[in-house]
Amino acid sequence: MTVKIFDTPEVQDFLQAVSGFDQDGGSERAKQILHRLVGDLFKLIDDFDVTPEEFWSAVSVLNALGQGTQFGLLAPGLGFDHYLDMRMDAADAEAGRTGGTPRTIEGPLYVAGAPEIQGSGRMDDGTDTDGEAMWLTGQVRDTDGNPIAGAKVEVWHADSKGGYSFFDPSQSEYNLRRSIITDADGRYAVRSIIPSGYGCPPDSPTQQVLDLLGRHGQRPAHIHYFISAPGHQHLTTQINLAGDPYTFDDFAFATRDELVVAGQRIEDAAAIEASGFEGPFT
Ligand code: MBD
Ligand code: FE
Repeated sequence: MTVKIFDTPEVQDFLQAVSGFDQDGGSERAKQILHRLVGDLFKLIDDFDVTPEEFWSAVSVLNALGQGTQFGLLAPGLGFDHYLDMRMDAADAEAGRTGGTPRTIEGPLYVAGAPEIQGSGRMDDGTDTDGEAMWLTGQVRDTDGNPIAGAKVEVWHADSKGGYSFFDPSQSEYNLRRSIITDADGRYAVRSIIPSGYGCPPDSPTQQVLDLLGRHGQRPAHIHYFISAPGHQHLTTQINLAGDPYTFDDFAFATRDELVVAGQRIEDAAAIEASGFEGPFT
């Protein structure tokens, strides 16, 4: 069956009716966007001769993607999150906003309301006995290099199995999630555990779609950040722990060269502490 009906006046009128063009209520922007979206899909059905069976099987995948955070997980896999970042990067470049740490995607697993820490503290609840201790330290600076005291550094990351609190029911509330306020020198230092990479659940609708594309659903080990301070642009970013097999093969396309950080192995914590490192060694 190779019928082509999209360009007929009947279909074009039908598309306008579907999009509410002849109705007074609603939102003009929503009408324009739905008209384009539905029209592009009508045309796709024509161009690919999509069968009713194929259409209804796509609907059942979409229904499954409506559960939990599934569409939030597929969106970065299909590159939407990174595409929005590319647009914000382009807008920054056009406005002459340069310098600073690059942004990257937020992902679907942020939770607001994490406990606040002043300068230094601990992020893990101590129950992940497979987790190796990690000290995460940094300094918030403006684009001229001046330290920013009192900046808010929200950090969240996975445990040693790649799970996030609130989404992995085995973890305590806000485990591995903190909101850290930088000290007088703009610095922060927290103890946590080294995160593992994340893998989309193998039986999830997201992975089902990735399978159709012949793609994996793995992310390298990473740590998420929101950084904010009054009078400064909000930064959403991540760091990647160097050496992960997926560092440059992230299903969510979030790795940027400048964000790949090599950890330093500390064999002798006391010696490091004696050297003046101001981390919490408790
Ligand atoms: C993650 O941990 C993540 O950061 C993204 C973007 C997608 C899935 C899981
Ligand atoms: Fe993540």
